[in-house]
Amino acid sequence: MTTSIDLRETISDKPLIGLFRLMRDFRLIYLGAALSLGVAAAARSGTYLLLGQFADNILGGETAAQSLPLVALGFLGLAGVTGVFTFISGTLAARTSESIAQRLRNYIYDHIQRLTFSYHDQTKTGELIQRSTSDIDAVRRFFAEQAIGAGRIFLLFIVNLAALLYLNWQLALYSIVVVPFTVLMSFFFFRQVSKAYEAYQEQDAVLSNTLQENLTGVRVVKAFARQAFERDKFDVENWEKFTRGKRLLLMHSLYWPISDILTGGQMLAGFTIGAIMAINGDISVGTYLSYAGMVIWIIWPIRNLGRLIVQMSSGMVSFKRITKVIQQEREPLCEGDYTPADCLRGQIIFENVSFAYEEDNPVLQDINFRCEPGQIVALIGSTGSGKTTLANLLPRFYEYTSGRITLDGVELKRYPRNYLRGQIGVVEQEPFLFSRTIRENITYGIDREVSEDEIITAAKAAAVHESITSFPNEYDTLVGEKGVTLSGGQKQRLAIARTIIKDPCILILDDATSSVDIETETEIRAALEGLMEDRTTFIIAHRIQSVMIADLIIVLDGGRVVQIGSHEELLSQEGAYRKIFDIQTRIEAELEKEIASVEKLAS
Ligand code: DGT
Ligand code: MG
Repeated sequence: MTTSIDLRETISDKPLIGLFRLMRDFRLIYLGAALSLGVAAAARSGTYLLLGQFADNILGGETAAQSLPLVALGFLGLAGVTGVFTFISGTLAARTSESIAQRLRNYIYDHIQRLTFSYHDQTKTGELIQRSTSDIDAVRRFFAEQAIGAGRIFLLFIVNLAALLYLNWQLALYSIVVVPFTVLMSFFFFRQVSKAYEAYQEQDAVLSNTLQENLTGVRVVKAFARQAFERDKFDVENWEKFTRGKRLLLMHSLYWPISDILTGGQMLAGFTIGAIMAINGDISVGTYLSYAGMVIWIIWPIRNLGRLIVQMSSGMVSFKRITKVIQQEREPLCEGDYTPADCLRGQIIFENVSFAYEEDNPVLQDINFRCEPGQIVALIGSTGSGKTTLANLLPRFYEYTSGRITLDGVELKRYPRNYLRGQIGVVEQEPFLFSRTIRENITYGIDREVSEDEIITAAKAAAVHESITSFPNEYDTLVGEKGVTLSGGQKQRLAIARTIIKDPCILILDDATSSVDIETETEIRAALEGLMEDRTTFIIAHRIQSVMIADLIIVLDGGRVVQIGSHEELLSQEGAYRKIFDIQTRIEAELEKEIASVEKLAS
C-alpha cells in the first residue's frame, strides 16, 4: 500500500511540474535508479579506458602475458558492475512507476465516483475508461522508460564526454558538434508528435465509446437488424483512427532517418579525424581504441534523446488529460451545517422551485406544494414532464436553481448530501444491479450485519422471494452476465427489497412497479403500505391505481404543476387527472368485458 495523498495538489498546467509532483514519496527511490545508471555508465566508460591502457602500455610490453589474466579480470569486473547496476536501476524505476500508476489508478477511480451527477451526464463512459486505463499506462511508461531513459542519456553523455575530455579534449569537441542540431530537431518533432498523438488518442476515445455503446446496446442493434449500419459507422471511425495513427507513425519514421544521417555523419567524421590524428602520431593507438568505443556511447544518447523526447510527449499528453479529470469539482458530500440527530420527520415544502439541467432550458418551473410528515405524495404526468427530475432534487442529486425547498423546516441546502442520501431511499426508474449475488445486491450500501431473516422479509415484501428461491443458488445466485438474467420486473422488485432493507425515513418510488403485472403490483403495494405508514413517500406512477391512495397528487405537465389535490378532489375537477382516470377505467372495463366473454366462451 502507498500512502494516500490528495493528487489534486499535483495539478499544474505544466505537465512536467505535475509529473514531478506525482513522484512524491518515490523521489529517493527514483534518484537511486538514476544514480545506479550513473555507476553503470561510468563502469562502461572504464571498460574503454582500460582497453586503451591495455593496448598502449601492456600489449607491446614484456609482461603482457603475465598481466593478461589481471586485465581480463578487470574487464569482467567492469562488465559485472555495469550489469548489476543496470539491473538495480531497472528494478527501482519499475517499482517507482508501478507504484505511481497504482496510486493514480486508485485515485482516479475514487475521484470519478465523487464527481457530480451533471459531470457524469455530460461525459462519455468510454472516455473515463480511457483515462483510467491507457492514459495511466502512458504515465506509467513515462516513469518506467522515458524519464529514467532521459537520466540514462544525460549520464551516459556526461560521463563519456568527461572521459573523452580526459582522453583528448580536441577529439571530444569534434564528437559533439552535432548535438545542438539534434536537440533542435528533436524539439521540432516533439511538438509535431504531441499534436499527432493528441489527435490519435481523441479518436481512440471516440472508437472505444462507439464500441462500448454497441456492446451495451447489442440487443437493440440486433432487434432493428442494424448490424451493417453499425459496422459501417464503426468502420468510418476506425478509418479515422488509422489515418491519425499513420500520421503519428510518419512523424516517428521521418525522425529516424534524419537523426541517423546526422549522427552517422558525426560518427564517421570522428572516426576519420581520430584515425588521421593516430596516423600523424598526435594520439596513441590505445587512445584511438578507447575513443572509438566511447564515442558510440556519446552518439547513442544524442540519437536517443530525440526518440525519448518524442515518446515523452505521449506521457505528457495523457497526463494532461488525466489532470483535466482531476481538476473537475467533486460533489461536496459533507457540505452543509445541519445534521439532525434523529430520523427526519419528512415535512417537505416546495416554494417556487425551478430547475434547469442546462441554462435557459428550465425543466421545472415554479413548483409549489407542501406535504406533512408521513404523507404519501404522488407525481403523475406525461413522459418528460419532470417527475424524476423533481424527485432527484430531494437527495440533492441536482441543486434547484431558484426558489426554496425546506425539509422539516430547514432549507434543503443546509443538509449534507451524504446525510440526505442515508435518510432517503430511492427506487430508481431503471434500477441498476451489480454483477454480484442477489444477497449482495439486496444488502448493498448497508454497513451493519444483516440477518438472513431480514433479507427474506424484505424480499417477501417486494414480492420477489419466490422468484429468488426458484433459482438454483437462491440468494447466492449471481446476477448479470455470468449468472442469471433477471426480467425488468424482477430487477425492480430486487431494487425495492434493497430499499426496504435500507429502512429510509423518506421513500421515493420512481415508477417502481412499471414493469410488473397488475396482480404483483397490488401485492407489492400492500406490502409497501406497511413500509409507507409513517414515512413520507413519493410515488411516481402512470397508473391511477398506484396514485389514488396518495394524500396529495401532483399532476405535472411540461415542468409545471397543473393540478394538485387528493384523488377525490381531482376527480371532481375538469382537467388532466380526470382525463387519465377516464381513459384508464374505460380500458380496464373493456378488458374485463373481453375476459368475461372469453371465459364464457370457454365454459
Ligand atoms: P418519464 O420518466 O418518462 O415518465 O418522464 P419524467 O417525468 O420522469 O421526466 P424527467 O424528469 O426524466 O425529464 C424531464 C425533462 O428533463 C425531459 O425533457 C428530459 C430532461 N432531462 C432528464 N434528465 C436529464 C439530464 O440528465 N440532463 C438533461 N440535460 N436533461 C435531462
Ligand atoms: Mg422519470
